[in-house]
Amino acid sequence: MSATTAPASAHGATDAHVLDALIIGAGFSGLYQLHALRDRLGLSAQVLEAGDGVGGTWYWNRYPGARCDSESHSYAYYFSDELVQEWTWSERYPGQAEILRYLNHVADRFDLKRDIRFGARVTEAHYDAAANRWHVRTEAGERYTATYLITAVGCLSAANIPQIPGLDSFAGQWYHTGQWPHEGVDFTGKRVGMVGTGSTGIQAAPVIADSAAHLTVFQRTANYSIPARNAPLAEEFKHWAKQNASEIKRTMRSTPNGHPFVIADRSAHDVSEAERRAIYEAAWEKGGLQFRASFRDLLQDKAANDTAAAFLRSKIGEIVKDPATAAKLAAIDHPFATKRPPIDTGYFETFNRDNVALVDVRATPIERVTPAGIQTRDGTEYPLDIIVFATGFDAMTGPLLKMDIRGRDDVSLRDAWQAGPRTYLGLQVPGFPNLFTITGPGSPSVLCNMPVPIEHHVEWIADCIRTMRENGIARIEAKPEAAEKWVEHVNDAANATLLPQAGHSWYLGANVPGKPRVFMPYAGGMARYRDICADVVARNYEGFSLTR
Ligand code: NA7
Repeated sequence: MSATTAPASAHGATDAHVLDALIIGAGFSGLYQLHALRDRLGLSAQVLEAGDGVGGTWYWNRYPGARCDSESHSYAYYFSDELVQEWTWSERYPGQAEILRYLNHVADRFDLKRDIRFGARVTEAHYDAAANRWHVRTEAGERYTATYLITAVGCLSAANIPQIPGLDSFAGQWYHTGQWPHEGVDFTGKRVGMVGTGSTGIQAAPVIADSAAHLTVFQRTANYSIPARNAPLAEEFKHWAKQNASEIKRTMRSTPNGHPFVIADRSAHDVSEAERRAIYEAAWEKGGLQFRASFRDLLQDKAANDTAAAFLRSKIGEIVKDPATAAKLAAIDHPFATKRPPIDTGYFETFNRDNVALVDVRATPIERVTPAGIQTRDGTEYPLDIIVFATGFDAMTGPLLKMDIRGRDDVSLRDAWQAGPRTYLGLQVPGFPNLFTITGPGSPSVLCNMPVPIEHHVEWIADCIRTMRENGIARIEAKPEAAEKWVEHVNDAANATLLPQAGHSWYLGANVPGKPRVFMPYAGGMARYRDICADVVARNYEGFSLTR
């Protein structure tokens, strides 16, 4: 179904492409949303995508070592059994290139690309109440108009590039991991500085150290990390995953984080110290995020969490040979898993290499970038040829607020969210009718294996639009009081866990100077969230205003 081009009067939107639905972004969310609206509902729908290909996160994040931390058989769509059966993952965790191949396969299989406009970066989206339409404009000046606007922009797509004085003067090259050059970066013989030790920095460091002459890692916050134990998948596992697809899907949908494993039903206090150590050792050997599921109370009970934290710190001490470096790496100031827990391939081992050094920039902050490198507050200058910023993202709100989104009465989303994001279910914002935000702030999103909340949101939105059209409803809009209550519930859910104790996490917006501190993802668990959303629908979209 293709768009028609017709004059649209409001906002001077002449020669706009006229559609039922516009979707912003061609990652996991946007691709499935297009399929759901176009192929199941028969709507005219179009995706606008800034990149020149599909993939979203996996289109942009091409840094060395880029790999998903969800296991490959779970990091996939489950809406089509044929798709599950025909795609075979090669490794325990999918690498960036393989995920990109998968998403291209999906886009081709469902013939999605004909309705995706690539190289189309959306700059503004304004709601026209009289026409009940969204008017959307791209950077190139193209105009579109649609009844429904769905943002599928991802949670981690607005790069956080630190405003360090002197960066412009740097004589070498610098890169942000989330905007990595497609042709790659050759580190051979280079002195590299890498800023940031989140999941990305922890994945990139070992790979960079392999080819660079020297790598200096600038660490602000020390981090836990668990070995990924990545490996090629055995044929038996590949077969098992396909044979048991329904069971895997059921498990992912019933667990709080959408992963294909269940959280052990025991407290860390239920077992002796020796048993606990044995359980952690086994989880460490097995590798991956399942470590977090060793006990049910690791994210609720500080004393329970302390046992995991102590174990993981002790592992750093065992791996890293230089005691001063080990001490800096293990000086972790937040409970385990209160920031997104990285998994790694040889991260701590990297610090045993002769060509790798660690600089603690909490003790001696970065003062400036000079033409020759990075200078810290104690006056030391680290000479560098390349700087890699693995400094994360303006998470969740950043990708939305980069666009000029205006709802009823010309109110901008930026103004509406001045004190922090306010959504109902993470799916809608009061004052912005017929705008849906996939994995928006207030949804479980980043606390989950992402395809699980994405599939849920896409299907919820498609069902909502179907219901609207079947019942002659022109407009759906979250009620302010429903959003108020939801924000309160999101806060309560976070406060029932240890998550807010990582005061500098991006879950709170604390990594971006000036950003309001609001705990953004919903920590009540995906399964509970799914029930809440179903209940809202059963109560005839309770909390939403529906207008004919
Ligand atoms: P993260 O997790 O936000 O990590 C960014 C890292 O960069 C973290 O160590 C930050 O330290 C550090 N950082 C950020 N700004 C600075 C400045 N100005 N100076 C020094 N260090 C800085 O992003 P990732 O890309 O690693 O991971 C994002 C998600 O992608 C991850 O959670 C997975 O879901 C996949 P801080 O901790 O803020 O002190």
